[in-house]
Amino acid sequence: MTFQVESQYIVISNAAEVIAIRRIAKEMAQDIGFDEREREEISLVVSELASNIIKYAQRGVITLTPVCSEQREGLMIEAEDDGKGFNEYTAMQDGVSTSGTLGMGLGAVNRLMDEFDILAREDRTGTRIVCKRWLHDNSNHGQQCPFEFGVFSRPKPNETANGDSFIIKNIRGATLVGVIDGVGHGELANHAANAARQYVERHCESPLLDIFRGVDRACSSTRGVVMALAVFDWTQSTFCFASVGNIEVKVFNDNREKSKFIVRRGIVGKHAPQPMITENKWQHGDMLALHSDGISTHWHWHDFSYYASHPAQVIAEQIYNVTQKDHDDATIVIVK
Ligand SMILES: [Mn+2]
Repeated sequence: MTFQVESQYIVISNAAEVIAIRRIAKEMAQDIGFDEREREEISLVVSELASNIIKYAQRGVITLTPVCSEQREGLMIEAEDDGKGFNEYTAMQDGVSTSGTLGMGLGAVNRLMDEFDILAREDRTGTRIVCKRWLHDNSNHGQQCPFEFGVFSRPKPNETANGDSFIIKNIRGATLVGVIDGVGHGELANHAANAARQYVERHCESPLLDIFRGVDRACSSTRGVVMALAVFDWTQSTFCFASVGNIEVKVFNDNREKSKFIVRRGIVGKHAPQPMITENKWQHGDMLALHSDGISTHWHWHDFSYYASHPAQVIAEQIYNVTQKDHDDATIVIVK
């Protein structure tokens, strides 16, 4: 089918306009065929993006467009502001926003949407966020994701571009989690990491080996990246893992560090070797940490086990605070 519905946009500068765009998003999502929970998530995303505009730029525009591509239907949300843009240093954290108030965070927006891009406006006077949510014919069969995620990512101090990236994405009863580190730091590392993340997001349902092969192609004209990906099956109590290059991976339970993983050396984008795909057991109480080399590998879970019952976000931030190195971009993802 093709949509006859056109884009709708609202200039956002006050709370009433946030409520208005939220209502339009819900109606549009219903017309497209999203279920109630999905409509709620879409409306949360729209509301977060609109509130961000008011907080950081006072004024901007949210545009909603029904989209159709490769037999998929979905909704595209664009948020554009003419302010200075927000500081990515903290904006990607869940639950923390740069103005210091407790927001949902762009990390959550990233997770709730199937595609997510932050672009600086050409004239560098503002920020443009483009995200899409696709209608899945059997979206997760009504199952709830049994995992909890925490993530912290920031560029090297005094850099504006983050050369690290991460991905947390639910796909039909499984969750794909990954950390990507573009070689070096700064703009060029950011460019490489974004190319890799975009490829992974668009092919997240492909086998891990194919994703690595595709990222190697997608990053061939960049500096390249190191990358680790894990796919958690919601019902099987297992996860598949694959990694090329030095992304640290640890799995622990109580005071024990569990598995050792096989990690191939190399740079994805520079004819990296194929990663070894391993299938690993996931038991009750297990936790997984993935982090880039902006975080020291010399840490032990027993130094943080006090936080075991805390939210994954708190654990990610605690480990970051203690182990971060200030000469590189730093990213950590926790799954529990
Ligand atoms: Mn690094």
